[in-house]
Amino acid sequence: FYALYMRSSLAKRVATLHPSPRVLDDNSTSAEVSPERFWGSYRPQVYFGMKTRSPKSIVTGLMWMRQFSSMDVNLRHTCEQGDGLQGYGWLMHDGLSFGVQEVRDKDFTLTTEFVKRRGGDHGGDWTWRITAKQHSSSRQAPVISLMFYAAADTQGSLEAHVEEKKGLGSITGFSEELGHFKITFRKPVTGELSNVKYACYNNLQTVTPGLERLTDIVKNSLSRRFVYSPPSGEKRHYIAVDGYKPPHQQHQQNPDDPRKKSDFLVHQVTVETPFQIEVLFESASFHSRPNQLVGVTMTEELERRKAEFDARFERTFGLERKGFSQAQVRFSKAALSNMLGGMGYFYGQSVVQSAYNEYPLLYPEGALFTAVPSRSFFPRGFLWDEGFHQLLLSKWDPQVTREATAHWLDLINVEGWIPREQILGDEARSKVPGEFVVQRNENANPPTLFLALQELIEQHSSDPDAPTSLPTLAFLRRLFPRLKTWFEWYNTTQTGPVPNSYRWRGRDKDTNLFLNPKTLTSGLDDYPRASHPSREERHVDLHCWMALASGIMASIARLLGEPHVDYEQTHQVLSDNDLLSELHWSDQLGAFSDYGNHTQAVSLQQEKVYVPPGQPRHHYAAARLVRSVRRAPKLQHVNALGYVSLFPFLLHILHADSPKLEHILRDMRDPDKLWTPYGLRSLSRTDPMYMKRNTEHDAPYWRGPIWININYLAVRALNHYSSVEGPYQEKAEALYNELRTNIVNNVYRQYVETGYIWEQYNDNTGRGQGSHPFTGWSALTVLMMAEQY
Ligand code: 6A9
Repeated sequence: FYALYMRSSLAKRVATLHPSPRVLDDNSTSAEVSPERFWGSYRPQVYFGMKTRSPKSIVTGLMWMRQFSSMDVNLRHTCEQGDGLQGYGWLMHDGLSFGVQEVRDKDFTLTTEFVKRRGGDHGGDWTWRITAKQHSSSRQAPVISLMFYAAADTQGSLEAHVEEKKGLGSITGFSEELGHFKITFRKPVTGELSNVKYACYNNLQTVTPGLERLTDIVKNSLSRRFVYSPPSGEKRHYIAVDGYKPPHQQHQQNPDDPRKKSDFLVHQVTVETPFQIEVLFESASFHSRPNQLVGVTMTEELERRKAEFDARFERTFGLERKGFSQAQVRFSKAALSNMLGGMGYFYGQSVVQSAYNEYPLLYPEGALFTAVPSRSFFPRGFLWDEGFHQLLLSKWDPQVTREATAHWLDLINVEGWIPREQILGDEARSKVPGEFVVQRNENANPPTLFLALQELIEQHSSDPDAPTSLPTLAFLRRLFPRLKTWFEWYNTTQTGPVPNSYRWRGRDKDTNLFLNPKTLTSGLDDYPRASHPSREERHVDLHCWMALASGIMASIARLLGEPHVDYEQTHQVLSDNDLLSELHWSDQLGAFSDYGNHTQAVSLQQEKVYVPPGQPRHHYAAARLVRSVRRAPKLQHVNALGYVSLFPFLLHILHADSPKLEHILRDMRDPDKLWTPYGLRSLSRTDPMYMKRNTEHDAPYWRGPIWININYLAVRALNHYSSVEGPYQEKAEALYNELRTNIVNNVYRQYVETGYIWEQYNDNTGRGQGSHPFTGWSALTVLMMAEQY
């Protein structure tokens, strides 16, 4: 009985939250406590939408489609690479009160702007302005349908007010958090002072079982029975939501869906470009409103905030002072703005599993306010990405960094583990294939949030009297018990058998199916590690992350007057260059390296399929690729030259006078190894795994392409080694200038040429590749331009 009891209580631990008081009070994001941040563009997964920072927010959003273009329906809503837009993203966004986004569709551009206004008790008002312009290349003015919607998410109610000749004129609603409110749809005009344009109106009043169904519901309600008949022009049938459809007969709606149905209202306006439309949200508790935030007033507010944004951007990053061109500065503002405008507020439960669970468990419900790597492909939180995001955001607004970090640490469990990829809520879940959903508690991810904390501490100590210093201290005090457990978790679950060595858990298990079993947990997915995962393995990148983490733990503990000697000692041991060399220096490679059960003699080959004599081969299953091992593995250095070998340098652990630094600088600058005109490639061109596929379906990822987060660390390290005395100081400075210029120029050029910032860059051509827009860590380009590290 005892054994069983133990087992079941162990089984619950993975889904049991840490007992220390939360960093954030329950109501910390409420309209009462944080009114200025209540409403926001916290739905990064849609092209344009807003919600509040609350678990079950009323959401608002925009879908659109081009009329009369082709037979198929081009409905745009969630950010999809498949939509093939020429570019989209926030050009300006202060993370707080306003934003300006440009969306370039095939033959027209939508500018989507919002401005918030404080007042009342429920987060205030806001106004949207959508401006549509046709591209100069298109011969005919496109007719576009904008579909504005509001939806409740099991909480609150919405009521449509249909007016004659105007469709849905307004929506009124109520929810506990928002009180009473009204959303007004203004008529389209050509400019703020011009007359109303000819337009057709349609609306849909229905219910939804969940927010992930909104696109489908609209798609399924579309009908071609409506006629567009402008005063001067031909009559044509157009596509519109059909307001007469009874809400419960949509064939895709699953009648067994047990979820509570929530109100979903859509207002469609069909109008020819150019036009401008405004939508107002007004909170009933806002009594002293001086005027409506529309038309000229809206223009003035926008202009004022844009000017403030420009001034603050220059104050913060100083790019004009440094001589960057207007176009480069605009690019840089777009990079920052899309990271800020891509911040999401997610709520829901992770699916987690430990060795003690036969089946995955649901994690407790939780909230996450976080930046996301990519609004299209990965619009959710990733643990190690977030540390990089906050390096940039902390320069703009340290409060954002404190709040995001607090949210992440409030998701820690009693063991000290934080799920690496946060897939919270049905909307997020609907974007992730099943096999990626479950998060396992053996698995780590680099503790990069310590980089962000380091920045906050430096800001504090450089100006202890600054207005943000007190909040930072208070924040660190509440964070500390959780940080201790987090740090301990790495030190107990990710260590190796040799003292002071570390090993990533969670490597791929079916070793015969992969050229090299992946290590997703390290963040460097398919970067080559020991060919045969074993307990003897040790990873140099994790060793360095722990050296960094222990150092920051010591600083925080010192700052708070907490015991810090143990952290200092750990930091000293892990930073000991002799120990590091003993564990990780490979004489053969002349570089730092992982160690483990390894052989280089592996390749992928067609599996042999037995075909009986006389039988046609195609009657048998196609042979798949499997790994063949030509020489048995043995314990040795892995000897892959690339990002992992740079870590003692990247995280400033190597002493400035270490001759090993010379090796590292030489390998970095060698075009046959890591150097390219566009940044450092992830794996040396001379490595046997360079640009090798891992399976027939798995293209090389961290085996050559250029990644901006690691390049940022490299530029930052070069800056560091060029500023401390040492024999390689000048070499470091020269490399610093070259590398920084290469990266900045290429990310910028790709943006101009393609309209996007990208997940990675091709090491031969510099071309952006992978997911886009990727204004996660690739946006660190801004800090390189600003030379702020
Ligand atoms: C798979 C896809 C429709 C991979 O930026 C997030 C992460 C990084 O943390 C990691 O270091 N990216 C990097 O190697 C993207 C990971 C996406 C995994 C999700 C499901 C479904 O999308």
